[in-house]
Amino acid sequence: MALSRFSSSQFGSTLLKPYFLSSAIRHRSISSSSTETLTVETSIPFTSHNCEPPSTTVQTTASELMSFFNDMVLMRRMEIAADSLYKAKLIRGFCHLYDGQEAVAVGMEAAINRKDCVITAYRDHCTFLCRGGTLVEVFSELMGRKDGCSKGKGGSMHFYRKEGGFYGGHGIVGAQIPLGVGLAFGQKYNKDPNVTFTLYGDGAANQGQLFEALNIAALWDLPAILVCENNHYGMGTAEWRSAKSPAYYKRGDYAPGLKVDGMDVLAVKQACKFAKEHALKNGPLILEMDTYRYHGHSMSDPGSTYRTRDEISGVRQERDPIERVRKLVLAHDISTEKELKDIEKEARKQVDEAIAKAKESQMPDPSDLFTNVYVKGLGVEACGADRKEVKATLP
Ligand SMILES: Cc1ncc(C[n+]2csc(CCOP(=O)(O)OP(=O)(O)O)c2C)c(N)n1
Ligand SMILES: [Mg+2]
Repeated sequence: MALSRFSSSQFGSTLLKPYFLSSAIRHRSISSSSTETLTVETSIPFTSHNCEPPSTTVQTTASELMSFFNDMVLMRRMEIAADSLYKAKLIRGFCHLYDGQEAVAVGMEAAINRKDCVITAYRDHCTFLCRGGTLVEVFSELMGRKDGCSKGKGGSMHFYRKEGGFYGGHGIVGAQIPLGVGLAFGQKYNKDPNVTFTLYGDGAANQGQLFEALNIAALWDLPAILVCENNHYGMGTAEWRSAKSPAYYKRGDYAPGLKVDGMDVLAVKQACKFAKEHALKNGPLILEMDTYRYHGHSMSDPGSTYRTRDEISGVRQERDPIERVRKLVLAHDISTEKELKDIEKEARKQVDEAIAKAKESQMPDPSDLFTNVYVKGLGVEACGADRKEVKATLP
């Protein structure tokens, strides 16, 4: 599915406002808004476990490629801006950035619809955008303002957008996995023709709850797709130090799995389309997305003490997801370098405007401290740890 929040956009991008092309492009062999099928080979073949892998030949269009470029550029800019706001102390607390991993969120969204559910860990800003969230909601939430997607009370790790099928935003490593399988249970119970994508990291892949949840998902043939975003580090620990087998796609044993180049948005789209069809018919499957985060684990981690600068710049040069799409767009003569640069400028402008708006948003009122914590009317009592302090009954 092409992202469609701003369906009027030339490129079908959900994230950038319509970008108007210069007249020059209309004389090119492929118009950037063309919806004619283009056939492209994925970067590397899929590796599979207990299943036939999908074809490496992917169908796309000029319009879809342009929307991928737009969306990933916007996300990259948003994350860089969040880094600056954090350093300026306008964002406080935890903040985990997703730059480098954009193709996973964008490729997945291209294969599913908003009735499919997505749930992830704390590296959640870009997934929220994909699910229909806005930049103003992102920056307001990051800065603890009322207009944030969690009313300024969740912060970076707790983005949420139920109306777009996005169930967060979870700070406890691995805790979202049983929740995601629960969502898939709901879909099967209600006979919905939809699936749940549960994302977790390579670090989380070593947790017991993954295997417990997978067991039930397989036993009951739930439409649960477990997506291991393997960025090769869990905080400062490299995968080889924490995982006996880093072949995460195989670790479901009885559940089929697929290893995917998570830096290739078209490979991600192909794999997610395959996974959705498989899960609706046969139950759970694991997708391992081979990806990379450019930033450190969180803002307190410079990200350069446990890996070399050469490693990071090597990935940027060889595997960057945005550069891959840029090359494809240029090779197919869909757009020019200048036009792609203009899109990057436009993304910068939109991010700046959203930050300015978010700064105008107020902080939540102190009277809202306990709202949206417990269901209303339960009469829940809150008290201090030693139970001697003043008790309050929450609304
Ligand atoms: C249960 C639990 N244990 C430890 C932590 C601290 N912690 C936060 S993130 C993290 C690493 C997780 O790495 P990974 O799953 O690979 O995800 P990534 O950050 O790479 O996206 C750890 C250990 C936590 N939040 N929750
Ligand atoms: Mg990781």
